[in-house]
Amino acid sequence: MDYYCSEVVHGIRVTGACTSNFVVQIEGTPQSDIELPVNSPVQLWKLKHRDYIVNYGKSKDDYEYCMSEYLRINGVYWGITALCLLDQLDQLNKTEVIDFVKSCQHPSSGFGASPNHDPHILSTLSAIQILTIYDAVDEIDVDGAVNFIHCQQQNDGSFSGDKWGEIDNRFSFCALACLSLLGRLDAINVDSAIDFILKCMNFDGAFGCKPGSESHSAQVYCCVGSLAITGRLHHLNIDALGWWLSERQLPSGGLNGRPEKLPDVCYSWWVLSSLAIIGKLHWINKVKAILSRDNIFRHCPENLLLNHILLTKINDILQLLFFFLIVKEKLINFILACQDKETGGIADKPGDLVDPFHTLFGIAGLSLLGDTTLKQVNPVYCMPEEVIQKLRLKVQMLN
Ligand code: GRG
Repeated sequence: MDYYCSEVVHGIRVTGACTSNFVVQIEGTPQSDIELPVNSPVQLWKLKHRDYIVNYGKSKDDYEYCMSEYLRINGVYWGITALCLLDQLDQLNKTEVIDFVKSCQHPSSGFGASPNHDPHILSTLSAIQILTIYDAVDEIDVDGAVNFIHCQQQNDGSFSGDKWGEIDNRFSFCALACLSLLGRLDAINVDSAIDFILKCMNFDGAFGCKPGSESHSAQVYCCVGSLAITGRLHHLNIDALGWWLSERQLPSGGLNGRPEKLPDVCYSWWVLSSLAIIGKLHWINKVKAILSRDNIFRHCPENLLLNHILLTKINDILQLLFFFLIVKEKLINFILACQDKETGGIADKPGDLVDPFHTLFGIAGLSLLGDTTLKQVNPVYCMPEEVIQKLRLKVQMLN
């Protein structure tokens, strides 16, 4: 007689359609994915990406340029960091960039995305990152920026982004990253900031944007980065988190941000940097086999996997297999397939329009994956490693 069995394994409901004693089909969490186009590029077009970034801000009348005013300073950070990793920073006019950043600071306060925009903690982090890369932090009102960040901290330790009060642990990361780059962590209550971050940890070891929110790999980066900056990585459940992050890879090779979602190049950053910080990047580095939980079940001959093995031993099987879940070469292929040969730049998915955000995170992901033609990126700050080394910042990283 046909029947269904169902069991929760590490928070994932695994169901099997069974006939008599034998499992005929196993379904894990359903996957959405894309197919890489045939003849996708297999090399990184570094000079094309350099030209794309250098020319991005030149056509100030472009629709896209005008519509992205609210992200301008973030865009400058994405572009500058990408150029650094490509070893092409000298292509930009340093004085012009610093003057632009200075023009975004409010008197005795934080930075807006463009001149005359309200200050926001996201823009303030981008400003500090740009100035740190250019070794030009002294050119702004540092006390004003520190005071702005201090004023965003709430009684429960969380941070709002601006005066309007939205709370998200992205803003906690921005505060901690900014203040650590400025050597001013003493300006906030670090213990309560971390208490709030830890309240965002879920049963799967990953983090959502607020307590009780769904796990998302970009929030994981923010929370793991915050713990690394403050030396609190011991609070993590490394195995559960490493597993959850590893499971973000799809058969196309790309990574998604959470279960059932499509892959996107930017997750090459959010997922890989988090794995790097918790010392598990090698889980993807040494593997050639294409094994995943779904592939194993999909390719398993019908009568091979006995019902009782599924129900009693699945934990052990999965424990063994999750070391092999992300395949480095497939991820590299996915990122390279998202390049645009005509315009330069990298898109979220193959064939989509490129933008500076995905261009940075594609390049930074490749740097984390060991592309030695690129400069090394620091997984906590998403800035050139040499800049962080020069500051002698003490950031916790697990082996
Ligand atoms: C220094 C790198 C760096 C970052 C600073 C701003 C910030 C700290 C982090 C942002 C983290 C974040 C929440 C990014 C959003 C990533 C993203 C593409 C989210 C899209 O979410 P959905 O739900 O898409 O629209 P999915 O992929 O889940 O369908």
